[in-house]
Amino acid sequence: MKQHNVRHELVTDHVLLMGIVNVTPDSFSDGGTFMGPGAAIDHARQLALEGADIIDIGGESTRPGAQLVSVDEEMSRVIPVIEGLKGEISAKISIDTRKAEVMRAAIKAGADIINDVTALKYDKDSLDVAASSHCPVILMHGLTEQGGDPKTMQDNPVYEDVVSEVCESLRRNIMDCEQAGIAKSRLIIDPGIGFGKTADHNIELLANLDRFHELGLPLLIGASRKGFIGLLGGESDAMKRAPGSIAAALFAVSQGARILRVHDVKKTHQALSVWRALDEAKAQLTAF
Ligand code: 8Y7
Repeated sequence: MKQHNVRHELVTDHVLLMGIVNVTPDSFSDGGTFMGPGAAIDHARQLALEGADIIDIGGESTRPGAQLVSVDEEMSRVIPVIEGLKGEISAKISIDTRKAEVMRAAIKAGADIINDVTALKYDKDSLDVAASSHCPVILMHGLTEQGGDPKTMQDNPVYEDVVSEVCESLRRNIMDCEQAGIAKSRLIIDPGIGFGKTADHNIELLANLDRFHELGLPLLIGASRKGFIGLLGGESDAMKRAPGSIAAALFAVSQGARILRVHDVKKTHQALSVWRALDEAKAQLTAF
């Protein structure tokens, strides 16, 4: 496994699983399943039991074409869930939001990690909120260049060199964070699979994860149930994409990813345990 040149607060040398809890009526993969805080809390508890190290709670769908949600609506979805989980599970809680006010309230309610699909760019106050917290921050490459709008991000994403451009964008995000007083040891990077990217872009990014290690930070990958998995695996139903999602997850780990954002925690956990045992056995052999 690769060493990172920043000693990180959150990430040790085992791969962390982040389980997804959507508290939205329109999420593409489990739309309408979670009707209130009770169901979302139960689902989060279940994911924690199944081996999730982090529970990612989101109240605004950022899938392509999703409707925007007001701050009040988003808060009313996620805050009761965070309050209900705090102290009840040992998994860390991450808040998936691009709104500073939601971040602030979520942290107050007990969220441990900020997960922002715009790398703290959507809301001008987010850098300050993150700086004045002590939370690790996930900087995802995504909607920023498209003006932060999930409605249009997939319209016609164009890159000359997707890997270099995503890498450079994250490098600037890291610098902005450091300038705002967020220590590098609090940052996690994510190329943002599926955000303003075609299937070919996603494949190119995953095949070049090496390049992101230059940034010297732990890498998170979220490929779970996304469109390119359906395309590659020939499965139009997002709920049936666990096998393809696990293949992408294990591939990402083999390329040095340290955190996996997944829907299917139990299945991914099993796959990862087997993969890790074999990988460690091989490392023993080659060590002598
Ligand atoms: C990601 C994410 C989503 C991702 C990070 C979906 C909130 C779309 N994808 N956060 N969020 N990375 N960090 O399909 O890839 O789950 S939402």
